[in-house]
Amino acid sequence: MITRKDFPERFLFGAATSAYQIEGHCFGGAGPTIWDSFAAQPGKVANGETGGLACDHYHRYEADLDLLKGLDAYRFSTSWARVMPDGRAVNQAGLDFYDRLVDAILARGLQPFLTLYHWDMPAELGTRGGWENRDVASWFGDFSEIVIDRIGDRVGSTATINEPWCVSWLSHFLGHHAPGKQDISAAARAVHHVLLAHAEAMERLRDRGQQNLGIVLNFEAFQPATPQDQPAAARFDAIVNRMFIEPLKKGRYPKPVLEGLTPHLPENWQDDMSRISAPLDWLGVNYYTRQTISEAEGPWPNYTMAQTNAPKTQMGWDIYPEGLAETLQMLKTDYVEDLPIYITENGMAWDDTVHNGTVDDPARSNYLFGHLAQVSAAQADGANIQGYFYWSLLDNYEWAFGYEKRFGMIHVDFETLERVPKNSYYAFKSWLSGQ
Ligand code: IFM
Repeated sequence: MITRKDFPERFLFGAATSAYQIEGHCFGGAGPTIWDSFAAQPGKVANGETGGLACDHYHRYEADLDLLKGLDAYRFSTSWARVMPDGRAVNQAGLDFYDRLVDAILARGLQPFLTLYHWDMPAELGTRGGWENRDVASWFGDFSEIVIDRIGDRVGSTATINEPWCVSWLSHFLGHHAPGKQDISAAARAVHHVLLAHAEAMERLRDRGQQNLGIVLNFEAFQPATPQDQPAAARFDAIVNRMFIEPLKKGRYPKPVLEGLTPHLPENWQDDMSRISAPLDWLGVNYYTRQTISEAEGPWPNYTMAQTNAPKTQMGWDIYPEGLAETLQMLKTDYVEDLPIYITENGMAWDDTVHNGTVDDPARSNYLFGHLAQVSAAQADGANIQGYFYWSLLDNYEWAFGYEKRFGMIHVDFETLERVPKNSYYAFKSWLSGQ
C-alpha cells in the first residue's frame, strides 16, 4: 500500500464540500435557488427534499472545521443565492458568513480552496433564463467580484465553476438536475454560456489582481461495450470529457460535439472562443467512475450506458480506480501538459449506518487508498498533480437523490444532525500522519 511519503511533501490533502449541500439555506437571508424551484416539482428530487436545513453547517461550521485538523486544505463554495438572494442586491449577512468561514479555515492551518459556483443560482435568475441567457456571464461576473472583494485576500486558490457538464448537460439535456430541461437547444446555449461566464469571471478577477485561478471539470473513464460500440464511446468521450477542456485549452469544441450542437449554439459563438481559452493557473479534476458505452437507437448522440459486473457504490457507479490515472494521462497528453492539477473531488457513497457509535466503512477506505495509488502512479508518469480532496467531508444533500446517498467521511444523522466520524476518516487521518 502507498504511504504519505510516496507523495511530495508540499502535496496537499484535503476534503471538499459545497454550500447548498451542507449549509442550510433557510438561514442567514439566503434567497431561493434553482434547486428549491426544481425540488418543488413533483418527482424531480427524492422526497421533494431541499438544502433548507442540510447539515446546518451555517451554525456548526466551527465544529465541522475542527474535524479537518490534520489535513492541509479545505475546498468549499460560496452560494450565489446566499450572497445575492434575488441575483441583484447583496446580502451582507451572506458575505459575513463567508468572511467568518475563511478566517475559521485559516485558524486551523488549512488552505482555503474556494469554488465560486457550485449550482446554487438564485431562483430569480433562473426565471430570467438562467444559463440559457447570455447575460448570465455578466451576472456571474458581478457575483464573482463581490465575493472576491470580500474574501479574495485570504483564499489561496479560486475556481470559477464546478462541473460545467453538470450545470449544462445534466441539467438541460438529460434533465436530471435543475432546471430539469430535456432540450438540445437549451443545453447547447447553457454549455456555451457556462464557458462564457467562466471567461468573464476570469477577466474580472485577473483585473483585480486575484491569483491562482482555475475551473473544476468532471471526467469519467469509459470503454465501449463491444468493438462495434467504439463510435458511440467516442461521442460519449467528446461530450462528457472533452466538451469543456477543449474550448478552455484549444479554443474549439470537439468535432463530435459540433456534429450535434452546431445548429443550436448561440449566434457568433466562435467570437467568444479566444476569451474562453485564456490561460488557467490550474485545473480541478473530479473523478468517480467508469462507464461502459453502447450504441443506441435515436437521434444524436445515440449512446447508452451498459450494465457491468464491476463492484459498485451506493450510487450504482462502477468502482474503477485505474480510470483516474487514465484520465490524468489523457489530460496531460491531449490538453494540459504541465499545468498544475488538483483532484478536487473523488469519493464514494455507501449505505453507512452507526452501530455503537461507530461507522465501519471498509469499502470507502479501499476506494480512497485505491484512488490515491492511481494518483501516485500518474505522478510517476509525469502528471503535475498537486493535491487531492476527498468528496465529501460530511454526508450531505446529494441533489436529486436528496439525503439518501452518503458520500461523507463523517456520518450525519439528518434528524438530530449529530456527526459521527466514520472509520475511513480515522484511516485517512492516521495515513496522513504516517501511522
Ligand atoms: O455531490 C456531488 C457534487 O456536488 C458534485 N460532484 C459529484 C458529487 C457526487 O455526486
